[in-house]
Amino acid sequence: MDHVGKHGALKVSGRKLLDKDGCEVRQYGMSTHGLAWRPEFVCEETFRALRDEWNTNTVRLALYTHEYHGYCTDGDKNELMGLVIKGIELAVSLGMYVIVDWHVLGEMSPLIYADEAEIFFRELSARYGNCPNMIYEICNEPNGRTEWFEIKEYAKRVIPIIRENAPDSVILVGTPEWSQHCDEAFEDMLDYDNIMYTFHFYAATHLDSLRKRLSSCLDAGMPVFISECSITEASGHGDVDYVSTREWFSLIDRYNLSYICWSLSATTESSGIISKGCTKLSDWQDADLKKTGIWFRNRFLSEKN
Ligand code: IDC
Repeated sequence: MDHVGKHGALKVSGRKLLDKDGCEVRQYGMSTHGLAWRPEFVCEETFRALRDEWNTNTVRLALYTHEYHGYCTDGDKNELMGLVIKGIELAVSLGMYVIVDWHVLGEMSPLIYADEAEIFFRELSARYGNCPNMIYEICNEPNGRTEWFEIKEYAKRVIPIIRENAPDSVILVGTPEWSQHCDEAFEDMLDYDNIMYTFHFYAATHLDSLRKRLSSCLDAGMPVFISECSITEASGHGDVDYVSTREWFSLIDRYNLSYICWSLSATTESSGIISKGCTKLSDWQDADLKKTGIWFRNRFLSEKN
């Protein structure tokens, strides 16, 4: 199905995400693992399978900035930018939405590579302007001692640059402590249209107190997008917690939130949805998937577009 053909450019209204006709929509799908780690999944076969076999409407491209051949450290910038462009082009050709995720993690504060982020988002937005498929995620997970005022300072540098080329596109902004403190952002929100704040959870680690924090912000009208989650522990390892998962997804359904699963990979990590050793790029059967993969596939299949 051509999702973007049907729903067009998205916009944020109050705490909701709406399509071109003003109908409320929900974005859901898979996040790649770091593009430098797993470039093989950025291919037509995989994206088509995510759309047609897994019924997803969105794919997230995780561009690590710091770790393992990070874009701002020892990564090959041209190669990585090439993968981002390839991923976007595939999404465009398949009518899927695509989140370009500036994957802040090891460096802790998005201010560390803010100069590089400005260049990156200027180039990207100049190329794609208001392409309706595009969703810009400007910092995955600020952490350590990074506070909201620092994230806000970064956002106020990068958002105007994107806005010059893409005045109406949806932009996702990370929040303190691995994108878990939406409440701190809520105290002092950004003054731009079409912004959503991100919240991330890993169901086996994050329990009631985090659900309460999120639902209070939602009740107060904050636009939140779950641009990364899993049903394992936050380390990416450990067993799944189905009880907590049920609670998280009943919250997601109650507020009709968008959610993206970490991650499309075949590592030893339980959050990497494909079984270790499986090299298939599509047509994954139960035996090719970890518990996380089976759970998320079934969840995606239950979504009504
Ligand atoms: C993990 C990867 C792992 C990699 C590590 C790098 O799964 O292979 O070695 O990053 O530090 C996040 C992050 C995401 C993490 C994931 C699991 O956004 O990059 O991926 N996680 O730990 N936040 C909470 C959990």
